[in-house]
Amino acid sequence: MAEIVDFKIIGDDRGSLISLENLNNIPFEVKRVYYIFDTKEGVRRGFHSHKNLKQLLVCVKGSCVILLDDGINRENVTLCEPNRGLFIGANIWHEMYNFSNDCVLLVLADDFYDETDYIRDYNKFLKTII
Ligand code: T46
Repeated sequence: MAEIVDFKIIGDDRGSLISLENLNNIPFEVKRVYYIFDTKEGVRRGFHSHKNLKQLLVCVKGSCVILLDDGINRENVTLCEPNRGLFIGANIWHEMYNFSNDCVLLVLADDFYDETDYIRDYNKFLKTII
């Protein structure tokens, strides 16, 4: 279920750089970027699926775990490398947890924020995937 995207690190003796490009190493056109940081101890976020939104999550600093649930199978993916992204398409229930104190979770999305695209009730989510 987990679709991992590996990014090329462009490194030299000054350090490392990663470039993200629409429809090149990002599998969609990016309309929105947001990032989650300064998460509190033991917090769990997410608890929703999206009706249409496609997203790519990259933990650019620290680490966190993403639970993916397609209504049949569940999978937990640890994100801890800035050169590794996790694609989450529509209709995947997801939760984020085990954030390290220094975690910065960068998210690229193919559309603007729209609360009507969220399904925040797990039983409603299960009904949508039948
Ligand atoms: C997702 C996971 C990975 C906005 O106003 N604009 C935005 O672009 C976003 C993403 C959120 N918000 C508001 C909506 C809420 O009042 O920020 C507040 C926190 O959002 P939420 O509780 O949905 O945050 P998470 O961390 O549970 O989920 C977020 C994204 O919302 C969601 O699309 O897939 O990260």
